[in-house]
Amino acid sequence: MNRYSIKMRASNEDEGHISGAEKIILEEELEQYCSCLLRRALRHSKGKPDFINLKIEAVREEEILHLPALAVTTVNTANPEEGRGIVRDYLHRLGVIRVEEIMGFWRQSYAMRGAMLLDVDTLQRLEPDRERGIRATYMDMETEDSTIRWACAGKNHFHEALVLATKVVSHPNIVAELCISDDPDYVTGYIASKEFGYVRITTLKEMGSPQGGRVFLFRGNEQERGACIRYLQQERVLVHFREQ
Ligand code: PML
Repeated sequence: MNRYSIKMRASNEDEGHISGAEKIILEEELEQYCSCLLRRALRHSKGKPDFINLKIEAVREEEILHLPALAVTTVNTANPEEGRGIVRDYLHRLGVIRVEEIMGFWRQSYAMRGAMLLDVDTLQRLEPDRERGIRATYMDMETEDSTIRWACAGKNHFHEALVLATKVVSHPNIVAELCISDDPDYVTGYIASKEFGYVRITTLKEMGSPQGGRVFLFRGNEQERGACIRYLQQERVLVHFREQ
C-alpha cells in the first residue's frame, strides 16, 4: 500500500495565515484529498488566499507509527476560571510542582506560531526557535467511518486535536500537553497525558478571544530533548480512532 502525506497551507497579505491541514492517505485517494483540501483553502471564512501551498510526500508503510487514540473525558465548565482550575487539578494529579508558573508560560505561548516546549521541572524553554515554536506534524487519523475520513473540507477542532495530542503525549518524555484554540469562536480546550488521556474542558477562554496556544511539558535530558523534537516534527503517525 503506497501512502502519501499531504500538507496544505493558505495565506494572504491582509490576514497572513488563513488555513492549514494535513493528511496521510492512500495513493488512490490522493487526487480526491487534494481537491478537498483546496476547497478548504478557498472557502475559509477568514478570506480568499493569494497563496496556497500543497506539499505531497511519499510515506513508506514501514515508517508509520500506529497509535490508538487517547481515551476522551469531557469536563463541563461554566467559565474560563473554572476551566483553568480543572487544568491545575490535573497538573497536580500528574505530580507537577510549579503549576502556577506553568499557567503563566501557557499565556506566553499565545504569541507563538507553534507550541512551547517547556521543561516541567526547571521551566526552561526548549524550542530551538522561540518565535516559531515546535510544530507537531506528519500525523492523521485512521478510521473506518467514511464521514469522518472525508470531512476534510472543514476543520474539526476536536478530531484534529485528538490526533495531535495522541501523537504528542505518546512520546516517553512528554508529561502532558495543554491547549486552548486561537479560534475566537472556539472555547473548548484540553489537557492531555498518558495517565489521564484527553481531558476536554468545555470553557477555557471567553468567546470572541483570539488568544490560544499550546505547551508541551517535557521531562528528560539533552539527548532525549533532541530525539523528542525529531519525533514531534518528523515521525509519521497514524492514530486509530473510534467515534467516542
Ligand atoms: C485548535 O484549534 O487547534 C485547537 C483545538 C482544540 C480542540 C479541543 C476539543 O474540542 O477537544
